[in-house]
Amino acid sequence: MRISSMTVHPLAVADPPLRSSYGRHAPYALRTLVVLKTTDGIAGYAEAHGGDGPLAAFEALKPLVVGMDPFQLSSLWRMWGRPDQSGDRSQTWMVPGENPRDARTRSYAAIEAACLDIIGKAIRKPVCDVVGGRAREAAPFSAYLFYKHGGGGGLGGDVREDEYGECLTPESMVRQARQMIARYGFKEIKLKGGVLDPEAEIETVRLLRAEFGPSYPLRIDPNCAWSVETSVKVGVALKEELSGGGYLEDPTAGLDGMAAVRQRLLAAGVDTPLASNVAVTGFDDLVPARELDAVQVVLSDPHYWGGIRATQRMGDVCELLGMGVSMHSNNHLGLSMMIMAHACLATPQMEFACDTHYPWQTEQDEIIAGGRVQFVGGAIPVPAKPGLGVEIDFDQVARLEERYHKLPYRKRDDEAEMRKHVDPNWKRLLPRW
Ligand code: GKR
Ligand code: MG
Repeated sequence: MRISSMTVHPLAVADPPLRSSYGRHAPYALRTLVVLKTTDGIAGYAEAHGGDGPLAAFEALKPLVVGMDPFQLSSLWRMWGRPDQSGDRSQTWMVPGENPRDARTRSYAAIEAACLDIIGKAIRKPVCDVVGGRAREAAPFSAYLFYKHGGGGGLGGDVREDEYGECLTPESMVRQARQMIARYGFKEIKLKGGVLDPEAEIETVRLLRAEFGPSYPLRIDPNCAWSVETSVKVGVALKEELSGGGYLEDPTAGLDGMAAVRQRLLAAGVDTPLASNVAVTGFDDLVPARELDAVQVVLSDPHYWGGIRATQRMGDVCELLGMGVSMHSNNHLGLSMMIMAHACLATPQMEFACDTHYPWQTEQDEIIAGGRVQFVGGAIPVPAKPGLGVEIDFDQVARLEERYHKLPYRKRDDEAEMRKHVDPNWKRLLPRW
């Protein structure tokens, strides 16, 4: 069996005005659908980051993919997938998905996912079993809460309903959490911070704890918006609330900053784990992060760590180093949802419920045939169908692709959205507090 064709579809997906230290989400998030077909008539699919950068990377990779045997993934990894390990790999000033050092790793990851989909369909097994077997029967995800402006995303005649409404206070965040948990059944909570004054974010976490109790582990992630001083203050204030399976994610920038926060928290009697997807973005960061004791939980992401198999290797290395494993997310559709679910299902060390932006997208933009991926008690069970477990609705793909071509932007720019809608002089300041 050989790959006979590779097609790439850019997609624009409506997205509400979510806030983070990066700024404000634009009315559409960008994604890419990759379709591989084989000489045996099997199609394999993957979803990847969007925009002109990823499209160009896929075009460059095409000559290696068309004609390859989809089972020979290791040689493609060696030719193309390995990340550039030179210099600083941190994502302090970049949104995940734009780090030039893993540009090739990201395009490799999508080809690997599509090949695993093909292999699974060929041998009639789910991807998690193709890569060594399931570590669990369902992949748990967390309720990923965002401060946000009113509106459900989209533009002009395509403006969307807003299920959650404006949410820029501690009280409205509790309402958002209640709604999301009632709908999806999540059992862990992640709060995107770095938006309001730290005192208001502390209050938000306290209200969430009061509402849901200690059986719902809590994490907060301000994407480096705080100084070491502020991070320690927040860590001390939330000692109780972030205990019992929670963590403090990327409070401040850089491994040295994270290590300083850790030391000072330990000295204050707070051993809340620090987690990261900003200071630690690849394999070469793991040993320094461990040596400095800067990060105790590493957020994987099959999209930029190099695929589902790289997530498993990362889980093994973290276990060896005594570090925990969780999963990062950016906006995505149901196909990425399944890639993330299989990565979690097949990685025994994934002990924390994974992040997902999926609740922020709607049925109206889903490209999965038959509609959205369904959560059962906040988790995605091993699918009954082989491969990734889903097929694609190409009428929907055509709609989202047409929308992409009409958009005036080709890259995520949350700072520009802030300047347009909130403050004409807004700049991303790190630390802001
Ligand atoms: O969607 O605004 C966002 C998030 O801030 C996202 O870009 C981050 O990459 O979810 C992410 C994180 O955990 O850092
Ligand atoms: Mg994060």
